[in-house]
Formats: sequence, C-alpha cells, structure tokens
Amino acid sequence: MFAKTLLVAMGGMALASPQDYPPTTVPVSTLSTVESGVLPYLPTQTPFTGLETIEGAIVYDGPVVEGFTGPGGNASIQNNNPAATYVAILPSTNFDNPTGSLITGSITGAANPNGTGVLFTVNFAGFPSDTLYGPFVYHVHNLPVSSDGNCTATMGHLDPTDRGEYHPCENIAPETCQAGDLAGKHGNITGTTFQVSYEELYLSTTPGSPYFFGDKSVVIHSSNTTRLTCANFTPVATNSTSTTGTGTTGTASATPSSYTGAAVKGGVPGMFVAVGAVLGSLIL
Ligand SMILES: *[C@@H]1O[C@H](CO)[C@@H](O)[C@H](O)[C@H]1NC(C)=O
Ligand SMILES: *[C@@H]1O[C@H](CO)[C@@H](O)[C@H](O)[C@H]1NC(C)=O
Ligand SMILES: *[C@@H]1O[C@H](CO)[C@@H](O)[C@H](O)[C@H]1NC(C)=O
Ligand SMILES: *[C@@H]1O[C@H](CO)[C@@H](O)[C@H](O)[C@H]1NC(C)=O
Ligand SMILES: *[C@@H]1O[C@H](CO)[C@@H](O)[C@H](O)[C@H]1NC(C)=O
Ligand SMILES: *[C@@H]1O[C@H](CO)[C@@H](O)[C@H](O)[C@H]1NC(C)=O
Ligand SMILES: [Cu+2]
Repeated sequence: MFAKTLLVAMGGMALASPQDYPPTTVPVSTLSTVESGVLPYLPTQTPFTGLETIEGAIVYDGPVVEGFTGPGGNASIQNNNPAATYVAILPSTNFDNPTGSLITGSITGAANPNGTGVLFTVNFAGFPSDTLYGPFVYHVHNLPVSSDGNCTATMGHLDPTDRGEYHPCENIAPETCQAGDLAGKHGNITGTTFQVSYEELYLSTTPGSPYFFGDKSVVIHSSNTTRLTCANFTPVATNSTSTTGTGTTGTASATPSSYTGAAVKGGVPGMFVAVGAVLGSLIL
C-alpha cells in the first residue's frame, strides 16, 4: 500500500492540481494499543482504555504534561542549516472539502541566514467558519503527498523524537514538541485568513537530517483532525552559491510513523528518496 508514496517525484508537484478528488468519508477509529506513532510511550501506570482517532490523529488530546518527551528526548536546535528555501503551495482542489470553502495559499521555509533554524512565512486563506470547524491546525507530515492528492498518505507528523501527539505541545517549551507540529509551537489558525512569520529552531534544511522538512509535506486539519488540504514542500531556486535547488536529492533517514486505519505504528520498509526539481522564477 505504500508503493505510491515511496517513489514520488516532487518537482513541480505542488504547482499541479490534483485530480478532482472524491470526497473522503473520515470514520473515527479506536486506537487500542499504545504502540503507535500517535501514542508512543505512556508511563506503565497510566490507565489506557483506547483512544478515538481520525486518520491516525487523536480526536481528543490527553492532558498537558509539563516537560513530557518521547524516548528521543527533546528536539535539538538545528544549527548550520545550509542556505535553501522550500515552499509548499496548496492545490486548487482541496482533498476533503466538507465545508465547501477552498483553502489556498502557501508556506515557505528558508534557512535562517546565520544557519540556526528556519524562517517560515505562512500565507493561507479561504478558511471556513472557525466557530464551526476550527481552530485549524497544520503540521509538517512524514511523507510527501502522492500524485493523486491523497493527504492521508502523508502519514503522521514529522516527529524525530517520537513524542507522539497524545499530550498536547506546550508552546512555552517547543523543544518538547513534535518537530513538525507547527500549529502547536507557533499557534493555531483562526479566522478566514492566516498570515504569520516566525523562526522555527527545530527543523532543518539539511537533506538526510531527521529534522529535514524539504522533502515532506504540510497538512491542514479541521478541529476534529480531518485532513482538509495538503501540499509538498519543493525547493525554490535562489541566487545562493550553495547547492540549493539544483536537483537536490533528499533522503529521509528517520523511519516515518505509519498510520493504518487504526493508527498503529509500523515501519515503512527502507528509505524513500524524493527527487526535487528547480522551481525557477517562482513568485512567492
Ligand atoms: C526537555 O525539556 C523540558 C523543558 O525545557 C525539561 O523540563 C525536560 O526535563 C527535558 N527532558 C529531557 C528528557 O531532556
Ligand atoms: C469532522 O469535521 C468535518 C468538518 O470539518 C465534518 O465534515 C466531519 O463529518 C467530521 N468528522 C467526524 C468524524 O466528526
Ligand atoms: C541566529 O539568529 C537567531 C535569531 O534570528 C538567534 O536566535 C540564533 O541564536 C542565532 N544563531 C547564531 C549561531 O548566531
Ligand atoms: C488514501 O491513502 C490512504 C493511506 O494510504 C488509503 O488508506 C486510502 O484508501 C486512500 N484513499 C483513496 C481515496 O485512495
Ligand atoms: C488548537 O486547535 C486544536 C484543534 O482545534 C485544539 O485542540 C487546541 O486546543 C488548540 N490549541 C490552542 C492553544 O488553542
Ligand atoms: C537573483 O538573480 C536574478 C537574475 O540574476 C536577479 O534579477 C535577482 O534580483 C536576484 N535576486 C536576489 C534576491 O538577489
Ligand atoms: Cu497534521
């Protein structure tokens, strides 16, 4: 079932509209084991009677636990990031559009010029009623979107420390959060448009780093975790003299969490290679 997602040519894909995708029905499934990327490790004394998930994401979070981390400990600040910029442009058809409101826009991540972390610029628009469907959340997900635009196939959040998502991210301690949990660290989406810029210290522009986001995707969810739309990050050509954007080959070294209907974690065998292409004269 992973064949489609393992060999995906990323170049220019975010610019192409996926086919008119059949609306998905998103059933709630009960996660009955703690051995999942969603809920990796709980203290043994914690009673666990199962948890409702949609597409592998928790519908109702557990309690905030100050300083909670997964077995990988805290995320580390990403230094020496090479100059590179990646953009994810939302497609012209949303994956799942229960509200009829087309979410558009892009998210751009550029290595901080001093090498520490990534500077993100987020420009999203077209959100439906926040009261009815929000707050909306967005994350970097483990795998790129397949060519049919299926956001479910992006699997779970980029989570190199294996924190899981049961205990919500505390934005005052971003190092404890899933590296890909941008909404958790930098704020949810409320309102019909969303424009924000921030420095994200726990993502990398180094291909092959477990914290590398440039060959992955962004997914936007409604408050019940339904995946509304998604797009791949692709390299943007820059005038940098580094190797940026010249057909960069990104290799994911972390084993992505794998979500089947029941959100059970399994290994995706082998590595996947995403072939990037130069997106010249892209206007942001
Ligand atoms: C992670 O960081 C938090 C907050 O700074 C701290 O309380 C906790 O002890 C750290 N955990 C580990 C495993 O280093
Ligand atoms: C989740 O919310 C969407 C609207 O964002 C709605 O269409 C869908 O039915 C909800 N799913 C469940 C399982 O409640
Ligand atoms: C780089 O700049 C950021 C502020 O944008 C700062 O937080 C960080 O410490 C700086 N890193 C270095 C290595 O100077
Ligand atoms: C989308 O991908 C998921 C996970 O790979 C799969 O279970 C589902 O059937 C796919 N949906 C469609 C409509 O192809
Ligand atoms: C962000 O939105 C999610 C999903 O709607 C919600 O569970 C969470 O409590 C919100 N977080 C904050 C800090 O408001
Ligand atoms: C990049 O190079 C092009 C063509 O050489 C030039 O027009 C443009 O101003 C440069 N952009 C930056 C940010 O230096
Ligand atoms: Cu997500």
